[in-house]
Amino acid sequence: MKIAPISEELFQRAQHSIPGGVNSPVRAFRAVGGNPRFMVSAKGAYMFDEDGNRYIELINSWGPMILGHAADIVQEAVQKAIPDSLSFGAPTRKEIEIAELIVDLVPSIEKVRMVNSGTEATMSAIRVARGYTGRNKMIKFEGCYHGHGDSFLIAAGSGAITLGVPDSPGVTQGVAADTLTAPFNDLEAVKTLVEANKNQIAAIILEPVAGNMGLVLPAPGFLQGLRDLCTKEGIVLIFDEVMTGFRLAPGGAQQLYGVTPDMTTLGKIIGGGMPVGAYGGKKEIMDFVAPAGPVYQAGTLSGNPIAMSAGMAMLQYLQSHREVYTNLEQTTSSMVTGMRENMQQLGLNYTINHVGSMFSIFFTEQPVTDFESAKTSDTAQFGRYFNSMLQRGIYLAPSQYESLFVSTAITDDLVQEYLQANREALEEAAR
Ligand code: KE4
Repeated sequence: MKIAPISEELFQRAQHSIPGGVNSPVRAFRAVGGNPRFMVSAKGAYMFDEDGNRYIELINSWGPMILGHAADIVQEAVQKAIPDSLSFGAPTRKEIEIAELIVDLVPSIEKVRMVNSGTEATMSAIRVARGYTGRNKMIKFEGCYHGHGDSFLIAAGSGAITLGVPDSPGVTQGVAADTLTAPFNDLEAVKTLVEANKNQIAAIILEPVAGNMGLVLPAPGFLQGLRDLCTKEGIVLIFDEVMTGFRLAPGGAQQLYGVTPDMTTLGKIIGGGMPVGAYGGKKEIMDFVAPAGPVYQAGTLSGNPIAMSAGMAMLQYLQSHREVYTNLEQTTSSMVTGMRENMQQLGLNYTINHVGSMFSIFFTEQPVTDFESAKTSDTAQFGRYFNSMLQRGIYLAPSQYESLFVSTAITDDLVQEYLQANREALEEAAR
């Protein structure tokens, strides 16, 4: 049994000076019970907590560590950049180089602005879409999470679900009135909203593959249907690829599914673990962004040289090692096959959704295609499963409503170790 007395002591102490003891709600284990582990280091597939416990981990800092933790190429790039100071607040060559690389890797992006988080990226993208169209409303999808910007905390996914208050206090009625929501994968519901709000909708924003209600894939025709609708109605189609960008393919979900948005938001992998977000899209839209255009957006540390060095090293590696994606797909598929075999032997029939190097087990026997079906999951059983896996040294996302991420550091041996723990934990949780 893995115990963590030092983490427990630190968690008690943390709550005196940090709200809930964490700097992001989902880390507090509220959805699964127990106390969070305080980590001290990570390398490759492993993380190590204050009590010396080692975990095979499948969160990868919620996506960025696609090459495993402390990837040498990223560490070296950061160590090389540090002596030249950590920040200038002035333009640098590195910002041009990473912008050109993103433009090269994601054809729908003609111009891109770097920011410091996914939240900043989506907040900014919506503001630009509103400035560009002169319209106020936006459509998002139930269960999708686009960061904690006011406009998005309506029927939000990720940590907002686990708090049981998807609509956060502090979001004004005025803001909420401009955010319309539809069920994910329900194109007819979107069409109805568009008809009822003719010429008032600036943007439709979605995770093209939803990772924040657990992993939910786009139904055939859904993405293209949105594309066609937005083209017809003059609505800006925004793919929030903060999670899927450079994760599902070099060009993200839009490459995988062959649907081109007008704008894209990015984060996580593009920082290589450093705080980086970005938003980009068509030149005619992005030229509305100050100082080129009238829509204001700024950031003291945007394009920070250390963060750009980390992100550049990560993206250059992924650009020149495309085999990463087929290898990750193979590893993930072997994990999914093994989990399904485990469930069959145990007489269980839970739903697993997966694509590329992302997957989720839903503790429900229903297909999971949207937020409502995701919520048929037995979250108490998920909590038991999570803690059983934690005790066996497997670190999962502490919520049913999150996706898991496989890194290139997950070897065949680690797949077998994971599957052994999965079988035992499924059996234990089912009791
Ligand atoms: P950040 O502000 O957390 O960098 O990005 C917000 C965001 C935007 N869009 C998508 C699709 C995202 O998944 C996220 C953030 N993802 C969550 C994980 N579900 C971050 C984990 C956390 O909140 O601690």
